[in-house]
Amino acid sequence: MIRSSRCVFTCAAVLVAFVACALSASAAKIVVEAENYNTITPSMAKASSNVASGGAYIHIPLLRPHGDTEGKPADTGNAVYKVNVTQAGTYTFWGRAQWYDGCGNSFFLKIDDKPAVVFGNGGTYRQWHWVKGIKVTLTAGVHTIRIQNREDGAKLDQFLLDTTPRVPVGLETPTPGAIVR
Ligand SMILES: [Ca+2]
Repeated sequence: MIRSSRCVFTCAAVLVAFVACALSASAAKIVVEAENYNTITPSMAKASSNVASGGAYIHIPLLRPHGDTEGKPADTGNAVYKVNVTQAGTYTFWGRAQWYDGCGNSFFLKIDDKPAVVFGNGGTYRQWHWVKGIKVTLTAGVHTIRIQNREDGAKLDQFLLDTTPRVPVGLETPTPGAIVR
C-alpha cells in the first residue's frame, strides 16, 4: 500500500511538473520598439512623438500629393530587425500602428525568406491602435523581420510576437535583448 501511494504521489508530481512546463513553454511574447531597428532605408524614416512608446516611431512620410489609389509603392523603403526568438513556437504578429486613411493604412511585412504579406488595411485612422497580422511558426534563434513601404502615411510604433491569443492594449514594455546587434 505504501509503495503504491508513493507511486501515485510521484506520478502526480511528475504530471504537474510536465503540465507546468508545457504551459510555460507555450507562452512567449517578444516586444520590439519600431524605432529600435537594425537598419533603415528611405523613404522609411524615424520620427518623434510624445504619445508614441519610447517617444518615437517609424513611418512612410506622406507624399504630396498623397497616393489615392492602391498603386505600386513609390520606393522599397524599409526597416529591418534581427529578432532573438528564445523559444520555438507559433507566434501572432501584432503592430501598434497609426493609419492616415484608406490609402495610407498598410505595410509589407516580410519574415525571413517567406513571401512578403500585407500588414494592415483596417479602417481606424489617425490614432494609435494594435493591428493583428499573420501567424508565423518560428524556430528558436535569430529571425529577420522587415517592415516595408506599401502606402505613404503609415506609421508603426511597436510590434510584438505572441504565442497566446492575447490582444495587446496600450503601450507594451519592450523585451530586453530582443534585437541582436
Ligand atoms: Ca516606439
